[in-house]
Amino acid sequence: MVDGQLVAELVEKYCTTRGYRYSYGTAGFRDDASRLDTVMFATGIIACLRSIALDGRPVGVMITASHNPASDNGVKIVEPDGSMLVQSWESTATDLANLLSSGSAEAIRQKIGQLASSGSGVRPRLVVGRDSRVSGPRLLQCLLGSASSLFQAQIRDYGLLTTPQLHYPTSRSLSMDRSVEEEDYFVDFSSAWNEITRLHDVEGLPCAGLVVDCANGVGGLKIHSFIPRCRVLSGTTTVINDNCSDAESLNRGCGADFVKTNQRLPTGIKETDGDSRLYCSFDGDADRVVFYYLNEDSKFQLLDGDRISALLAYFIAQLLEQSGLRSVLSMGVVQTAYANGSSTKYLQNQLNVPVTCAKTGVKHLHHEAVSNYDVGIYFEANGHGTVIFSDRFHDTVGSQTQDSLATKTLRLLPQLINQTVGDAISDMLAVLAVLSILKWSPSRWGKEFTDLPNLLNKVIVPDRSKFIATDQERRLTSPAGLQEKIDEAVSRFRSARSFVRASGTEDAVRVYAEAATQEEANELSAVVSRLVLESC
Ligand code: G16
Repeated sequence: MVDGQLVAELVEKYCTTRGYRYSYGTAGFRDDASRLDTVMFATGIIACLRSIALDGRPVGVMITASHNPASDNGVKIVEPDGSMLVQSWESTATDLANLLSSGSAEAIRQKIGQLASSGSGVRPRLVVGRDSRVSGPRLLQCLLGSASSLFQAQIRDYGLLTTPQLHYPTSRSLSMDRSVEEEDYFVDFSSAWNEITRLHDVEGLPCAGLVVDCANGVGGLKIHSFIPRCRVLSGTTTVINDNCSDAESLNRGCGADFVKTNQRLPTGIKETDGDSRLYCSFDGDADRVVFYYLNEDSKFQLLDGDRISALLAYFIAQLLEQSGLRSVLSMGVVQTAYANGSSTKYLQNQLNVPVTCAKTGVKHLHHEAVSNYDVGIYFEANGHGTVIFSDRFHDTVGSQTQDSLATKTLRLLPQLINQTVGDAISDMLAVLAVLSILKWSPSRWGKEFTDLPNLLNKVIVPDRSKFIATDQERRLTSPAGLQEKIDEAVSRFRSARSFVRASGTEDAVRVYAEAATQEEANELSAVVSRLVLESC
């Protein structure tokens, strides 16, 4: 029985942001931090109910707005297996946040009473972390306001973490006979790196060094604890944009989203720095990574999520071949509509790897990869992704009688790659391991295929919810008539493709355009962006 007086007091105290419409988007709730108190209170309830529904298994809550500006914040809910909140619960979360936002006291009391009564008898467990945003501690208090006071949840607060670091203890809490510590994460992935590089006698990187741009986010804090544990990397890595105590500099002119969207170097690196180093950029919560290098003319060359998929598919296909398992285990790549057309062709035609297209959001790609393949490789073009290895993969590779180098490497890869979610640190290690083993320089990696010129634009519209997409978000069904106009515009350019979708993390509509030349891609992007504005 829920104490109506207590609910009223808590709602009064914590649900101070009223009158907003919230929606559980691509990666949870996300908004200007000043509007999120109510959402965090709602999230505390939803996370507890989810844990109760799963017999008290630990549910993760990560307070972050990832690539968004420093003034935003948000929250991602994580399932006990480390994947994102099951989609069937997203609408419950949205409805509750909106009910709390409406401020209708009696309806709120009734709803919370109804939701909380379904969980009597089981004590919920939460695993909580946050990125470096200044609003994080305040929003945490709103979360605890419902989780502790209403549900007496057992809460482990890890403080500052990257998002993948939060997924790690969430998914391992039950399989360990002691509490999972941050140290376990560092030890696990650095040990896998040290083992795989020793196995292949790697004594140096196939480039003049590594530069890691941490977006001035929480990844900057963690990478300094991590790199010294890694052989080869400790002497060759330079970390930049690692000042997460300067709150305003988060994602500003740096980080994975800036580099990918603007297709240029982040603050802290100049084209005149031109050398044969490999560069990479994390995003604000270090769950995405993109790579780049400067070519012989000191020009920026991007190696994004499509390239990471292609590199890993090339390497793992080779290992499966060498182990005699290529026809035994299925391997496929999952992309989104943002994948460059050249990468899709390369995977299908050069590597003979099946490719499927999912809606934007790693939760969609993850599901597709798990359901279809023994080795499911998924990366969004923005660098968000991972590789999933099925139980069948582990059984088959584990029972191989021959102990070849390829088979040993296949056994180590699942330890090196954080399979719960995209992880900038772990993905970086996987890429560096593969490049080092293949002895591929950054430019060698870049030569596998040539990207079609493209442009990603953001258009601010009065109401982005009017833009409704279908066909894995490649076509619009609303506003009426807009898709036909986009089709007509695309038909006027060579090798062209363009699509429009509402962002689920920012108040904007994204316009992607691809064409035979950069000039044509830019022009197509301008035409479609204009059509978007005219349709409002
Ligand atoms: C989140 C999601 C990604 C998605 C990105 C942009 O990333 O986890 O899967 O690609 O948002 O989504 P949208 O285009 O809907 O704004 P992050 O790194 O910001 O959490």
